[in-house]
Amino acid sequence: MKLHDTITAIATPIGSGGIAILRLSGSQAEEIATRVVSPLGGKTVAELENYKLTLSMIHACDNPEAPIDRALAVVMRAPRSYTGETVVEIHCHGGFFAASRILEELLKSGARLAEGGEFTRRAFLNGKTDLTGAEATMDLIDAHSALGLGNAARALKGQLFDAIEALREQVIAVTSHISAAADYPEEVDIPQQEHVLLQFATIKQEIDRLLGTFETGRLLKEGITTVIVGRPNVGKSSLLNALTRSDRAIVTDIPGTTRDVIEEYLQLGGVSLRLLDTAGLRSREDADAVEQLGMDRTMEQMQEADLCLFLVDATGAITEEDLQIAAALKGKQTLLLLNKTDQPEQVTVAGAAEAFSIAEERILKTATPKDGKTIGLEALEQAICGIFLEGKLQPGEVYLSNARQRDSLLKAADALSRATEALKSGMPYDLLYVDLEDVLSALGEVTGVTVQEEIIEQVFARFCVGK
Ligand SMILES: Nc1nc2c(ncn2[C@@H]2O[C@H](COP(=O)(O)OP(=O)(O)OP(=O)(O)O)[C@@H](O)[C@H]2O)c(=O)[nH]1
Ligand SMILES: [Mg+2]
Repeated sequence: MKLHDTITAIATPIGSGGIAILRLSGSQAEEIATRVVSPLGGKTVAELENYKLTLSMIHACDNPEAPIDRALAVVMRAPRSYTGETVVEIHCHGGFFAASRILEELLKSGARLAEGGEFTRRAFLNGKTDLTGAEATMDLIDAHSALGLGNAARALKGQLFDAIEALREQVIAVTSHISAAADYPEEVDIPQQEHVLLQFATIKQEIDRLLGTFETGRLLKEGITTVIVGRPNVGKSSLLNALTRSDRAIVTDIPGTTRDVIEEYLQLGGVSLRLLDTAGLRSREDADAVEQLGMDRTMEQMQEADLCLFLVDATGAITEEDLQIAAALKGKQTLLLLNKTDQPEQVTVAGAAEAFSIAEERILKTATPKDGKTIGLEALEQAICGIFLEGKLQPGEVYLSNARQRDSLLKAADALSRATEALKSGMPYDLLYVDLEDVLSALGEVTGVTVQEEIIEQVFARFCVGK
């Protein structure tokens, strides 16, 4: 990847729409655009006022008489642009052909097609954003829910960056005090051990607090992965349809109807619930080969779920298969749904609690009959919010939202613990430097202040072309 190339890409999704936007970024951006863009009114691209959208003819680079579109062009000169380089944007008509033809002409004129994330990568390298900001940009584009969007926007505003920088400053302050005392013993008092330990503890507490936000941050970003499990025919697909108010899953009275995993999203209390309907679980001898494969998938999904909704048919007795499913769910976050309670029930809440060794507050009565009133869906939604959101969301708080950030903070926490132990065991101050340096570099990895090339690669590999 050559940094000095001028890169281009279509920044909007391909398809019909009012407008499409092409971006051009790099030192040759104006020169390349000049070959394709003729502003109406006689000015050249180089003469356009900064940031001013100007109606222009877009044409073939080797023939100004061959028009492609009449569109808006704007120049944002370095360093006041998204990438920090000179950027030219062409806002042409939407649809596949206009934008693709213009892209072709820009490539012929000397631009190179941008790689995924290359605009944002350049923004990072030019100091326009830090890594948490770049990741927040991606999270904002990918957001599935209002709260996920809010968290990404706070990180984009710099809240996570500020929190990490504040920590780095504290570590730098302790380290420089220690080293000043070592270098100039006459002028600087050696800091008291208890005082340094207290500072370490304060920093550690803040790192731990940030680490503690990761689970919620991940849920805000990815949604709560919720798997519906149970024997065949207990009403799993009917529940998915009722919750998503759709006819997404096939429902029949034949046991073993669902074979593949069916995925739908719904919004719940500002976060998204990623709901998965699965093949019913029963003894393998009763299932054909396709259903067995489906059951394997159910087991895989169960392992990865944030929440399992375990459905039991309340109109019949609890079976051996129900008990086996309950055993497989051990250790998983589970709500037990006594389903089909629009019909006379044979299983009570107390009976189920005992049979499945599950707390009564984790049991709900539900029904989603084909023709008839549903029961318990609101209570179910509230119970899910109660488990994952209540008391965990602080207004205005920024949450860690990816494993990269968490792993770097874990490294920082480890190094700080090593320094603390060393100090407690009476190690002289100058032997703490190595650990304190590790704390600083791990914190710097989160924002990109101290970061290795491979980490940068990893961050930008997730981006789409044009961003
Ligand atoms: N009365 C009543 N019938 C229900 C209820 N939920 C589902 N049913 C009926 O039970 C049968 C099975 O429903 P499904 O939703 O296909 O059950 P499933 O658990 O997805 O079944 P498999 O895909 O075979 O594992 C259908 O005839 C549904 O109409 C309910 O709450 N009450
Ligand atoms: Mg089904």
